[in-house]
Amino acid sequence: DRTLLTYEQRSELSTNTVAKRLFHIMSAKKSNLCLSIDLTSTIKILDMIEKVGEHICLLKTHADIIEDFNTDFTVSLKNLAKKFNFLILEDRKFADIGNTVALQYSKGIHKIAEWADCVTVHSLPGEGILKAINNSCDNGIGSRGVFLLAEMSSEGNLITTEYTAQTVKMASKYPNVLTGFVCQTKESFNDPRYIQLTPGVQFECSKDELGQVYNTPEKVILEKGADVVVVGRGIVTAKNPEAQAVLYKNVLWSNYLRRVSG
Ligand code: 6AU
Repeated sequence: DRTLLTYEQRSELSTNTVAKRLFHIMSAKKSNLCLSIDLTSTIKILDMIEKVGEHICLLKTHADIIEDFNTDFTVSLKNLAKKFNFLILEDRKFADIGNTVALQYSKGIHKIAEWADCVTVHSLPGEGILKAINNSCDNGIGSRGVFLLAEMSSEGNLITTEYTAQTVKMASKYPNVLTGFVCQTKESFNDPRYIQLTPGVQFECSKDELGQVYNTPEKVILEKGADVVVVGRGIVTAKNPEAQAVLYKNVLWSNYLRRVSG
């Protein structure tokens, strides 16, 4: 059972550089909290990171919602990642043929490959999408990672257990580029090298008005096997985001300790 191993033990097994670094950061910072910074201005984003950067292991961005996205911003982002010791996940959810994804990954305004340690990718188009990112890494951009979408948190999503199983199978051919899976359940995969990234988390089980479904930190860590937990609005829209980040960090970490102590 992968969920009973510690992050240190799992870092020893990692075949992807980003997964290895993330496991190390989690152990060092005692944080398995990923902040989903779904804000639309660069100033607001940088300001929020100054407040919560210390408490997170991973920062998840949606570059395409930022109104004033620019290269200086990505430089600042990288500096903050270094200063606070967290990694950057661009939640681009690529879902096209390999050739198009290779271009979307490295070109355009966002040049994601230059600043994001890892990206999210849908398995729907088939393994060409993983090959595309893998090739980009081999051809100069260096070690990067992929979180493959194996399940979703939203109500009525079309992903079946068969789709999840095929997604995990497809990923098994790309251990060097695969950081982990975005998923909701422990049963979706077993391999301890890969990180379970689970979104849809708030202090109360609830829903938003557009189908997002929330589970509690305790439930996702203890029952659902989450390794890194994504919190967005639960922190970003709080009156005091820093205090709220500390609350999430502490409860997530104590549940992780409970889990690995059996
Ligand atoms: O905590 P929230 O609901 O404010 O934000 C959740 C974040 C959003 C979603 O785009 C993302 O997590 N997300 C994902 C990811 C990470 O890929 C998958 C999913 O199934 N559900 C989900 O909410 O930025």
